[in-house]
Amino acid sequence: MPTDTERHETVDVVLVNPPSSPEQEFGLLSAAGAPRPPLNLLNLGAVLIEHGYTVKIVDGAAHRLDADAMVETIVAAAPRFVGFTSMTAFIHTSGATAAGLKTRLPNVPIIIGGIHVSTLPEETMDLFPAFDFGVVGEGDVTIVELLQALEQDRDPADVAGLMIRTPDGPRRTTPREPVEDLDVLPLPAWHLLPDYVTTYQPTASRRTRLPSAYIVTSRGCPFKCTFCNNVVHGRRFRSYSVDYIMSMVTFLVREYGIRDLTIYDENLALQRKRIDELCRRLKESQLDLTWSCDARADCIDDELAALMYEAGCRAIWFGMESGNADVLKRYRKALNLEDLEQATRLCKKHGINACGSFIIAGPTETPATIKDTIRFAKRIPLAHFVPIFYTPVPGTSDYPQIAEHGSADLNYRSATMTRVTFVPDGMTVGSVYYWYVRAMLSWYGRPRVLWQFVRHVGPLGLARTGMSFLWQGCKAILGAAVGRRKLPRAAPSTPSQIESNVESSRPRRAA
Ligand code: B12
Ligand code: SF4
Repeated sequence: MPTDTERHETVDVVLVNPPSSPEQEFGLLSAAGAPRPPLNLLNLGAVLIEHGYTVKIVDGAAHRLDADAMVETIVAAAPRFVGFTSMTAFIHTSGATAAGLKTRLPNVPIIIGGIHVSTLPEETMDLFPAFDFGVVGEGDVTIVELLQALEQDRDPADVAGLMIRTPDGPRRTTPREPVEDLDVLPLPAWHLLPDYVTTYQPTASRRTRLPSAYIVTSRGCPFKCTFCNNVVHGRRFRSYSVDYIMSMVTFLVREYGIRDLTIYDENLALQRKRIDELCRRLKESQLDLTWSCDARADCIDDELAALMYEAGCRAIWFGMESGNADVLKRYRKALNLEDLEQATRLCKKHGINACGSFIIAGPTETPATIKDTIRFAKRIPLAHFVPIFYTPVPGTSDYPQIAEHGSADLNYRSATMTRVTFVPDGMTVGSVYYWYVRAMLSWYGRPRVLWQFVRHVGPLGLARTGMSFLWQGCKAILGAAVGRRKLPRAAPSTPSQIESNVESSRPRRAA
């Protein structure tokens, strides 16, 4: 017989965020990283609760659980259904955790959703037999219909947006259309992460005050950058209404005393009318919130920057990608260097921190183009500079031709964007790490910037992050150089059966 505590824990559905480590998520900057919430599971949890299910989230990433601890925690909740979310980098861990779970709860259906299975549905079902169902695309409607079909003994083949198992192998059901009107969805179920305002606080570069909350207010992006995967949400931009966003924000302020928001939309400013209205409502609301967001540089003009500042915006993150015009063009970013510079100047004029993320060592890059990026990032008025290793991931237009431009580690485990997984022709793994470290030191090593950081995170914070970065950076450069680490020409590097299956589906350099 279960004890009272066990009985109390029992739920209908456990939603799982797979384990990961600070090194995987933040790489050389792991000392500065902080746990971030699985926002998609808060959305899915809310829809399930609305339909009468009890739900628990097991967040292996934030709580640094290993696969065994994950299995124990999930088993203790005695769920009737389990749903994993997974990006590409965590698909193997998700598959392994699901396999462990299957031996303990053989009759509990296990569902996999998220960007990886949506991009490679057949392969995912082939590689990871513990997943009974795959959810392809947005899952808000599909998950409810699937659970209801299973409970009512109806055929899941009639539910759109699924990968199902048949005697002939995995099969797709009718495609699921993305949710057209996001306002029909319930508010995210923040209470499913009981430690929401203690565990999940953004790093100092992302927030202005504490406590801070992460939200997403739109889905879909009409652009076609060559390194970006938009498979789940597609090219059609859809957003919650401003009324909905205000109710979301007001709830967070009332329930959690939130004073700051990290708005994680891919481009908050895409629709001018919407961002204008949102800013006006935030300004009038007396909620006294500060916030940061991501936006494309070409969406920011003088009037909007002023309005965003008045509405509480204190930082805008721009995907700048490169300080070299040809490389930027190759990424099909549909932005030029003048757009990037102009946006940062407007932000500065209006008191908003402009922050830039840049890709290091993408296809066709050389040390000279990386130098252009460093010079550009130092010349424009940026408040933060974040270099990201170019990472080839399935579902992007670069991926099938990646071997034309260099060597690549296409092992899914490496797709965290925090380590070298691609080396353009003419460079080496060691030199890519070297240029990454040099870019960081060159940008952050300026006395004015260092002083800002001391004021922001204190001398101890700076020393801790700086020393850790230097130590890890030197280790990475030396390790790659001494071991003469090389990446294969677009072939995975580990020998297991799973990897060799993956290998067969990998792009190859043209003969
Ligand atoms: C917000 C965001 C985050 C947030 C929240 C992520 C989350 N788990 O919710 C934070 C900041 C935590 C984050 C972190 C990272 N992210 Co991120 N993130 C995004 C972003 C901009 C929007 C995603 C989002 O919230 N959309 C709204 C929600 C509702 O949609 P969703 O997550 O896709 O979920 C829907 C479906 O996928 C499906 N679904 C998802 N899971 C499940 C599970 C079940 C059971 C079911 C049924 C359905 C289902 O239903 C959901 C609702 O419709 C995307 C860009 C994009 N285009 O997707 C990048 C993106 C997903 N991130 C990416 C990456 C690489 C990362 C990091 C690895 C980066 C890093 N090193 O820090 C980390 C990993 C952290 C971790 N341990 O998981 C890549 C993934 C690439 C890939 N192929 O794997 C993307 C695509 C960005 C990009 N274009 O490269 N991210
Ligand atoms: S990088 Fe940004 S602008 Fe480009 S396709 Fe991805 S989300 Fe859209």
